[in-house]
Amino acid sequence: MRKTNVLILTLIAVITLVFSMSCVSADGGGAASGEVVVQAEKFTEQEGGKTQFMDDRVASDRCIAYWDAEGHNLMWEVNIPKDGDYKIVLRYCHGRKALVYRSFLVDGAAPVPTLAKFGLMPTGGWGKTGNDWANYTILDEAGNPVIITLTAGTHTIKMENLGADAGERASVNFDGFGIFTPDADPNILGVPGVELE
Ligand SMILES: [Ca+2]
Repeated sequence: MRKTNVLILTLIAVITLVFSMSCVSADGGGAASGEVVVQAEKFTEQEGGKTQFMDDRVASDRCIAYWDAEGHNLMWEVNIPKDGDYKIVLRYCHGRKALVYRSFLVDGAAPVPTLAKFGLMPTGGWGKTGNDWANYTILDEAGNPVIITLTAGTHTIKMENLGADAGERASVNFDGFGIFTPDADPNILGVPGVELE
C-alpha cells in the first residue's frame, strides 16, 4: 500500500506541475510559458480621472469604462518571468468615430517611439457583445508588431490618455493587455471579435 500511495502522490505532483506550467498566468504574474496577462481592472494607480468597473460587458472578469478624458492615466505592476523580446496586445473596444490615442510606457518611458503615442481604431461598440472587442497587437508605422526587450522582474506600465481626433472624447473600454512572446497567439486574451490591421 505504501508504494502505491507514493506512486499516486508522485503522479499527482507531476500532473500538478505540468498543468501549472501550461497555464497562462493572470494579473501580471509570470509563468513558465512566458506569456503575461494583465487585467485592466487591476490597475494600481490612476490620475486625472476615475474609471468605473463594468460587470455587464463581455469581458474577462470585468472591464473598465469611463476612461474618457485626456490626461486620465492608469498604471499597473507587471511581473515579467524572463528576459526576452515581447509584443503588446490590448483587448479594448470603443464606439467613437475617430482614432483615440494612448501611450504605453514601461518604467516611465516609451521603449520605442511608437509607444509614446499610438492610435486605437473604432471597434463599433462598448463591449456589450463579444464582437465589439479587438485583441490589438500594437503595430509600428510599417505595420509590424512593436517588439520591446524586457528584463525579468517587476515593471511599471503606464498608459496615458492622449486625446482623440475630430473633437471626439478619447474613450476606451479596456478588458486587459498581454505582454506576449513574439509568436504567441493574441487571442490568448479572449475570443477574437473585431479584426484590425
Ligand atoms: Ca478584465
